[in-house]
Amino acid sequence: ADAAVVPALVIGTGYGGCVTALRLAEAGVDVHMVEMGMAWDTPGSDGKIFANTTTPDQRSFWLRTKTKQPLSNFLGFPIDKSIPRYTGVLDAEEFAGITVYQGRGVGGGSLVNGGMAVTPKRETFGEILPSVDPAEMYGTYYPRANAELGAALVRPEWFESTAAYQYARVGRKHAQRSNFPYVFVPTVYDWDYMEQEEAGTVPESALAGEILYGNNHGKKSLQKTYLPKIRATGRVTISALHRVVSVVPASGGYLVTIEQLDTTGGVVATKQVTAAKVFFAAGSVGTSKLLVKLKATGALPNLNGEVGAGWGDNGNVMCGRANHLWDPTGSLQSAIPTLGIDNWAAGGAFAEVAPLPTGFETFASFYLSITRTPNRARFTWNPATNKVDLSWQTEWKQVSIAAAKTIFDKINSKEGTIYRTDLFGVYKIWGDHLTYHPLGGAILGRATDNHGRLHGHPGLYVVDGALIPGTTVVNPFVTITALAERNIARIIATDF
Ligand code: FAE
Repeated sequence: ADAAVVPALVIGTGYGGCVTALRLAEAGVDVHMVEMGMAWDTPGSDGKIFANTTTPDQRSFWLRTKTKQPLSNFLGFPIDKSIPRYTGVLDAEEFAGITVYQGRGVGGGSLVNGGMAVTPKRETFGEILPSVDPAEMYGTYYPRANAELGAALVRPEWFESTAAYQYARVGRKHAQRSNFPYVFVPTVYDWDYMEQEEAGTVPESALAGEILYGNNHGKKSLQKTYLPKIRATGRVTISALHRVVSVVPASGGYLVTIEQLDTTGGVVATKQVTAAKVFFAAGSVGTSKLLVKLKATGALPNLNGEVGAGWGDNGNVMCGRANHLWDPTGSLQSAIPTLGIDNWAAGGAFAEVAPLPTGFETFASFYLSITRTPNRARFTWNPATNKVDLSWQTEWKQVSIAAAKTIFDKINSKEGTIYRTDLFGVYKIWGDHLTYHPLGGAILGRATDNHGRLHGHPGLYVVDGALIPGTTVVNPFVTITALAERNIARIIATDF
């Protein structure tokens, strides 16, 4: 046991955790960040830190012996394969009714995500965080988040000319022909780098299909934005391959129990540290699981009944469309999506035109839709299995499918095309078994106060996607970052 008291301990190194650690350190507070995943700073035997999407290996998945790719099949064939069990970067975490994909490692979801940096329209903000003043978010915290993350739009002339975005231009054309509004979406990819990839002057990254299992070059993950700034303060220690398993009140704050892992997931040491304040930034699922377990097992008995409630999937549903032979989407596809179809107002769906970076022509258009859905699940502690369950039901995705159909049925009818039935199984149109966007479980203003202070235990905070009640209407990480910026500004001003 460490005798010294850490002023602030942050559990997790994703968006919420990085914002919190940076602002605390800048305010003069020493911070210890604890991350269960790897550091992802050392190349493998192929000279690369991360594996390619088309050739997943042990680095790609968190403690699985077989890959669980979001698209499980292609042209009728299952494509998953055996891999060694390893603390890889993408976790396909399975609950009874849904598989939740999450990033694992220093940088959290920023290591694996598509980099789409979308600020919701101000008109929809009331649907997302009704207790937060939109003026402060749109005046201060969204601009701050976008600036720190490096969100930027593709250069229009390049978009129109490059082979790598033919798939997006085809997606736009079909949207336009059916009279759907479309938007260019800012991303955190370095667009100059992508243009150089096409010119052949730098190693290929987005154009080599690097997404999902990590990106080796052009994506500005947290490893290139908040984390270097965090290190530059000299006040933050980051422990990778360390997992927080318990937080209990103790004199001086909270006693935090941490397991050190090896790369097969085995526990090699158990450590304890006392922290004056603890910030839960383990992601919507990670934070919810910890809080629900700690409340149910009596470690944090005063947490209220809202802990574990209000979880949503951001209405995620995927589908593909089969295009005509005269509408090829291209054998070269940038792995970074940058165009969205916005039918939120009329049909409750915002669909990103997504790549299928297989390296060959698929004649398929592929979409990840974010949809309006009322369904919310709850995390509960299961004493029989010593695990946290999630009450999500697969059938609940029918609402999302109906919303997505407001776009794609119309496009199919206009174009005379059909849905692909080979991507998620055999004769299965909808990817309705998963989410990339877990949100909620410790909702702002319910499990916590209006700035993330957990009710019942002073000095405990939630700072990540667990605060958001199930939807952000668009892709979530800009909103998670902006909300964390808002909350930590208040917490530093009043609690330190
Ligand atoms: P997150 O980034 O998940 O970080 C939590 C961290 O805590 C992780 O590193 C965990 O390993 C760690 N952790 C968990 N439990 C523990 C524990 N007990 N002890 C220590 N460490 C722990 O949380 N969003 C967008 O806006 N645009 C996109 O284009 C986009 N694409 C995506 C694509 C994929 C494949 C995936 C999986 C997600 C995507 N997302 C996207 C979602 C986005 O990455 C996600 O909302 C954020 O990463 C969530 O941020 P948090 O800070 O809540």
